[in-house]
Amino acid sequence: MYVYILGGFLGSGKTTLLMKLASMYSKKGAKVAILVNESGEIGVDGATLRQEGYDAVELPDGCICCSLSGTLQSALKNIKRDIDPDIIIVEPTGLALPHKVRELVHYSMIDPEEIHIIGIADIQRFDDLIKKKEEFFKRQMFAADFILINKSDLAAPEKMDAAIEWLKTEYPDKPMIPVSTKTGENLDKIYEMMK
Ligand SMILES: Nc1nc2c(ncn2[C@@H]2O[C@H](COP(=O)(O)OP(=O)(O)OP(=O)(O)O)[C@@H](O)[C@H]2O)c(=O)[nH]1
Ligand SMILES: [Mg+2]
Repeated sequence: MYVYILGGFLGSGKTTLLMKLASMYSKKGAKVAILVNESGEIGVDGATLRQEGYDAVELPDGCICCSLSGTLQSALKNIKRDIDPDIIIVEPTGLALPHKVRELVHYSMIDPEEIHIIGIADIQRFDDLIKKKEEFFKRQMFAADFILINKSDLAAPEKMDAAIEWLKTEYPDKPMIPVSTKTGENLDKIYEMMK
């Protein structure tokens, strides 16, 4: 059972990616469970996800990396017991620290080798984020196995290049890929990496 944790600031595109990933895995015949802890713009809720045919669990308001850590762990145990999926996709809130979520997932008896963090950086708000919330942004990204620079459809190539350069300086060993979770640009590359 693989667990993918989507780490990225508020509005970076986590839910949009989650929907694409869930659909990709379902088409491949994998059993997908979704765990969401958000009050997002798209406002995807458990009921909508279940209507789409996914096993979805919605966690109440609060943050799964701190106040709701116990709730996250019991939700994972229930998912394992009742659904036994091939893949669990976890969307924490945009203020969660993904490495903390990973620790908690690991405490729920999931092999650390099977837990992956996908970092999502929003190109539209990139300059703002590194100016105003640099430390937090770095803490969100440092634990990612790879970084998606999302909303490529909105960015001029120079802006994308500058963001990649900044990220490469901070994280020389991490793969980073410009994507648009909306138009689907480069998502095939991500799917290949996740096989
Ligand atoms: N143009 C463009 N818009 C995008 C892209 N990905 C997401 N968006 C838009 O950005 C907004 C936020 O996307 P979400 O997927 O809700 O982001 P999120 O990270 O789940 O947001 P929170 O859960 O609120 O933290 C929505 O209006 C999306 O339609 C993209 O690749 N390109
Ligand atoms: Mg969301």
